[in-house]
Amino acid sequence: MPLEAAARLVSELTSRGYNAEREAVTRLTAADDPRAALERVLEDVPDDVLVVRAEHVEAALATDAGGATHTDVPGGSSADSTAPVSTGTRSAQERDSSVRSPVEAGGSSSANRETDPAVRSLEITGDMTGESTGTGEYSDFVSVFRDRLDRLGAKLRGRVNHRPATAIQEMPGGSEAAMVGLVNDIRSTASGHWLIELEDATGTFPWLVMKDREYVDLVDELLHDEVLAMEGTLADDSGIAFVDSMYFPDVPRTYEPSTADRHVQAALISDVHVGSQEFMEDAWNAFADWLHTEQAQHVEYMLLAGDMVEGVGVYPDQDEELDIVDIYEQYAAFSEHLKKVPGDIEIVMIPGNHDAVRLAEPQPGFDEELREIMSAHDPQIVSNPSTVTLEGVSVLMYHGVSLDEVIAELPEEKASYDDPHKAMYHLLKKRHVAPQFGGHTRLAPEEKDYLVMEEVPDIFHTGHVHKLGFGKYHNVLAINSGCWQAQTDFQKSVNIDPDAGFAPIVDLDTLDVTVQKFS
Ligand code: D5M
Ligand code: FE
Ligand code: ZN
Repeated sequence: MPLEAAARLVSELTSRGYNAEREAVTRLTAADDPRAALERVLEDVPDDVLVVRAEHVEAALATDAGGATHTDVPGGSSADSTAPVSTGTRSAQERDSSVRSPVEAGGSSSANRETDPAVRSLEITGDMTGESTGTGEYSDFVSVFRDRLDRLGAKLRGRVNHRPATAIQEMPGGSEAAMVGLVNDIRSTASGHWLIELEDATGTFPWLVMKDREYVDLVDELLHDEVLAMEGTLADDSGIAFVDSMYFPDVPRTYEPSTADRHVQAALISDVHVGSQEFMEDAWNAFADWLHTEQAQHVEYMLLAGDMVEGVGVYPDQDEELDIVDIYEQYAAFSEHLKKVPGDIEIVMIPGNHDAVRLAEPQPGFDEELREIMSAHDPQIVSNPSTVTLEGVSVLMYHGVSLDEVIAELPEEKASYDDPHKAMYHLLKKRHVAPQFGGHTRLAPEEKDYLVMEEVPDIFHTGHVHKLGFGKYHNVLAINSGCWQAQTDFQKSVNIDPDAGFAPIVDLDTLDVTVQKFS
């Protein structure tokens, strides 16, 4: 599609108070006389329409060609067979004050995002969709852990005078030694000390943390399969080492996050759970309406961190709480809800454990069929996890299944459902979104460990636990969005009181957070 023509059309629509579906713009641009086509569409659309959709364009152009009449266009049906086109131009908006001001309809006015498209930027990194190489063989598990150890180990090797496990076994008793490895085992001894077995490419070596040492406090933060370094003194027989120091890959304390050069905001949400009887449609609609108001005019991006739909067969007896039982219908309904979001907001989404993709992480973005169902708003669909950089601010998006594990393993004051961001701090410290393999978190063996945080993100965004919480860890903003699902029977039975119907909004120029409540 000619970008300039599309940009001019979007600009014209916006100046008249309309948002437009990307597909609608694509079709208008393809018309013989796009300008005239636009006039016809605007004459024809019902008064209460705020978003010009592909169907509106279709209907107006059909009237023109065949002389057929029509009175209304259902706002609900999804885009038809024309392939969606990604142009990146939807954001092109300049205000032309010579035309009439935005329409008021349904109690909400258009937000009129006035952004020059040139200043918006959105880049994706770490999307492994279509890159999966794992076959589930034992050798794949070996490669993924080796890659984890190599890459996280590289962050530690300059900090200690490390030796391979096999070399440490050969050192004389009483020597100072250090090792970089994966936590293979954590055990308490009969006398109350802690025995931590580290593994590297050559073998394993046991490290003993004495119960009266300061590092004992760090032991209860350890997770299986995380990468760290230990330094200490070998016992007389060199069969074990007494730990003096522990080092974590971590985020430097002095980390300085990047910020946007202008006042622009992103809504960071997750866990919509469309299809569940507990999906809070009214709250969602209130949120979508708010996005059309002046107050939300700086919200130009929306990030969705998984669990778009409730899914089918995710947990035992889940079907008793389903409102929509067909998974495709759930996505079609989700797509309708997404269409209420202003067309000039850029959307990026990753899947979660309720979504129809493989459960093992990393989870590739949705397949073609589901993308087609969700194409109307033209969201960018990427893997869980992925990093999206918005105007220089990198946001690591991860659904958050490992948080259940972190919360279960760590003491209450270090990680809890009430303070989900504190659990996220531990993932940042370990520089891995899901260190512990084998519990709730299923790991897909790949050649590369996509779950490693190679770079420090400016913002770390998760969901899954349905609790809202945010805070800073070494200047990185950790934010767990709440959900759009009221308490389920299961959650009632285990006393989880979800934070439902909230939208945390992040200022990308300051990394400040404000929370909008819609329930
Ligand atoms: O997860 C929402 C939260 O509730 C998350 O912390 C897991 C937990 N949860 C919910 N249902 C179950 C069942 N049936 N078993 C174990 N844990 C559960 P979500 O991914 O949205 O379901
Ligand atoms: Fe969820
Ligand atoms: Zn989830």
